[in-house]
Formats: sequence, structure tokens, C-alpha cells
Amino acid sequence: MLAFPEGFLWGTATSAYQVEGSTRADGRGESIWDRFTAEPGRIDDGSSGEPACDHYRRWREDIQLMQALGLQAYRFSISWPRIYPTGEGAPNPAGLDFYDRLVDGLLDAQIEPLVTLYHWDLPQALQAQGGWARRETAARFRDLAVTVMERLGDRVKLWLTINEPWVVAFLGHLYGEHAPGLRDLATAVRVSHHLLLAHGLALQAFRQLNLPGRMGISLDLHAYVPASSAPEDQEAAQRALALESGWFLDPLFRGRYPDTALAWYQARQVEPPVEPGDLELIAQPMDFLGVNYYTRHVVAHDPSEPWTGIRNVAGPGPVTAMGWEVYPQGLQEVLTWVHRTYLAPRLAAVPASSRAREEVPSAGSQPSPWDHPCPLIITENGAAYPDELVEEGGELRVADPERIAYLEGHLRAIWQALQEGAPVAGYFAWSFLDNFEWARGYTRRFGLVYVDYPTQRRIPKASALWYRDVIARHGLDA
Ligand code: IFM
Repeated sequence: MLAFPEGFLWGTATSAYQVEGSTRADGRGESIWDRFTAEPGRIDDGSSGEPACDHYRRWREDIQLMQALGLQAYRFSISWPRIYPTGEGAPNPAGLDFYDRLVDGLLDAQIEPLVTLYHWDLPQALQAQGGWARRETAARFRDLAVTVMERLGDRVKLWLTINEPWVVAFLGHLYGEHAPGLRDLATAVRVSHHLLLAHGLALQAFRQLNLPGRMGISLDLHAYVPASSAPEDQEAAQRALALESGWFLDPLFRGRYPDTALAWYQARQVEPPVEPGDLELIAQPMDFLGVNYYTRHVVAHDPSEPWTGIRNVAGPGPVTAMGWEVYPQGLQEVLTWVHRTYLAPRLAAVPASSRAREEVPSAGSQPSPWDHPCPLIITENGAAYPDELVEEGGELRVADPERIAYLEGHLRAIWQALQEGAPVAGYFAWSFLDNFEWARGYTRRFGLVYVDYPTQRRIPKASALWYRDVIARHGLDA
């Protein structure tokens, strides 16, 4: 039996725009994703987050289902335009009430809420003023964070500030694939800095409010491997690591941007708009790091790519419906690399008297990853496959052996990383439900639970039942 440590938390994740629907209900304002999805050609199937999974109205039945599956935790995000329909002014009570009820419902079901404060649905009114390219947006995010923390902070113990800042900054502002659909390197780099600043401001406010619990950020991290042994490809893989992972991890853990990445951007007349005190704010110690891992990047040098000089090429392994290579070992590599490179040096700087049990294991008792000053939580991991709903003996079923294999492979990789000392404290499968997969619309299904969109019926896939057993046994077969 591959047993997971005591206290290891098992959950699933979603985000507001991807599941809630009811985009015009109860005073919710317009978000950049409402605007973006309305533009022809942006979304593969021309869809939007309306009605998604209608979770805004079906949350009670969704919690019952979570309970039936034995989930211990549920990660969801706050829709910013439900709380601040125009991005500023007075908060909308109906928006806050929704999340208040959701949190109470989860706690009544003994499910730990993990709240993401920003999962990509910026109020359109703030975009109209410049969006994340404008420094003030970070201050507006602080307002949102304070309002939500004041309302839910007596019950919510786990918080994430921003989900996947690389995706927000670069897919949204350089590659134009996500809202707001811009294509400008300087803007993307500005945005990335303001997202980090927003994280720092929210974390500072969390400390000032003196709330119990923990706050972190979720980064999308990949394993990187050069496409060949050619020196240009080796260098391109190093560059990808610095421009993507290091660009966020270095400021968060070391209080500076990576020199190589800064030099790369400076050569293109681009610089993050750092003001005095920003990096200190960004590098405040956080309480955990959220790791979102799906695949590795096989990186080739591509001089025709104007912004990064990088091209990701297909790896040798099987791929999911997203075209992403299944490479579980990469998760182990990422976790041990982050532990070695970022967590361990920080731990070494903590005075011995206040060190975590990891450093001083007491005889006979297993150290808990939660005792580490900055444990890692897998806040997303999962796979899209073309699932089919079939009726068998009057019952609806979805057989998804590939997803089970994907999840199992990644859980084994986590177990291995734990043996190597990485303090991994929890795992959130992406996603609880099939949902609106951004530019791919409803054409990709990531859920452990199948959503029959015409009826909104929920059917747990075989993977959901498999995951229920993993949770019940707190581990996997050896
Ligand atoms: O659906 C997304 C999620 O919103 C953020 N991380 C990756 C997932 C799959 O693409």
C-alpha cells in the first residue's frame, strides 16, 4: 500500500466562470470572459460560461454529490463581478451571500473549502480602465480580497490569491487566446508584475486582518526537457524554465526576477514595472504553494518565434484530448525541484527554534507536510478525454480508464516525491465537474463527474468512484 501522510487532504477543484452560469443573476456585473466569449471565433464551439454547469443554482445537490464521493475538500473561486459588478464602489450583498451559503453548505457536509480569489474573471469595467496592465487593478484586487476575507474568513482556512498568473498574463495578453485577447509582450510583462503585486497586497491584508488559516498562490508548473541535445535546444529549455516558472517563483521566494529572463526581455525593450517595495511585498512568506501540473514541455529553439524564441514540440508519450503529453514523472520532478530550489533555502533561513517537524522528526511519529512552513498543495491535476455516456441495465455510466490511469500515475509521482522529502499536503483533482474549458468551450471534458449539459444531470464517471476509494483508503495499491 502506498499510504499518504496523515492530514493529506483530498479534494477536487472548479472555478466560478467555468461552472456557475447565472451570469446575469442577482446583480452580477460583466466580466472579461463574458465580453471575450461574445466575440465571434474566440471559442471553439462559440459557447460561453452561460449556463455552464448551472452550479450557481445547483450547488446544494453538488455538495451532496461531493459528500457521496467522500471528498474532503473543495476548491472554488469567487466571481469578482458578483462581488463588485463594476469593479469598485460598494460590494453587492447578493454575491457575498452566495459564497457565504456555499461555504456553510460545505462545512455542514464536512468538506473543507479552499477559496481562490482570482480565477480569471476580471470585471469588464476594470478592463475598460486598463485591466491588469494598470497598477491600480492590484489595489482593486486587494479591496476584493478584504471584502471576501471579512465575510468568509471566520470559516475559510485555505486561500489562494491568483490562479496561474502565467496563463493570465501571457495567454491573455501575449498570445491572445484568453480574455482579454491582447497580443503585446510589454503588456503581458506588466500584467505579470501587477498580478504578483496583487498577490502580495492580498497576503499582506490577510496578515493584517489576523485571520486564522493559510494563504498561497497557484502556479502552473511544468517539467521541461530540451527537444534534442543541440545546445540551442538545451538553452531554449533553460529559457522556458526561467521565463515561465522562474518568472513567478523567483520573485515569490527570492524577491527578484531571474537575471536571464530580465536580460531576455530587456533585449526586447521590455521590463516589469517594479516600484520600490514591490518585491518585498511579493516575497512575503506565504503559507503554502499551489502547484497546478498537467504535462511537460519538450522545448525547441525557434528563432522565428519573436517573443521567447521557444517552440513546444510533441513529446513521445500518449496525449490527452488537449494534446498534452501524459508524463506523470514530471510532477515528481517539479515537486522535488521546487522543494530543493525554493522551499529548502527558505526553511534554512527560519530560526531553528521555530522549524517545522520536518527538521526534527519525533521518534515513531510521521512528520506531517502541514508542519512545513510552506507545504505544497497540488491545486490542479487532471485530464480531458472524449468521455461517452452509456446506458447499461437502466443505469447511466461513463467508463474512463485513461483518466483513472492518468490520476493514478500522478498520485504515484506525488507519493514518490513525498518519499524524497517534498512536503506535499494535499491533492485537488481538476475538475469536480465537466465544465467550460475556456477557448475550447464545452468540447473538452475534465470532470470526474460527467455533466449532461442539455439536462444538467450529473453522472459520476468511473474515475470518481475510483477516487472515492483512494480517499477512503488514504492511498494506492503498491
Ligand atoms: O480549466 C483549466 C483551469 O481553469 C486552469 N488550469 C488548467 C485547466 C485545464 O485547462
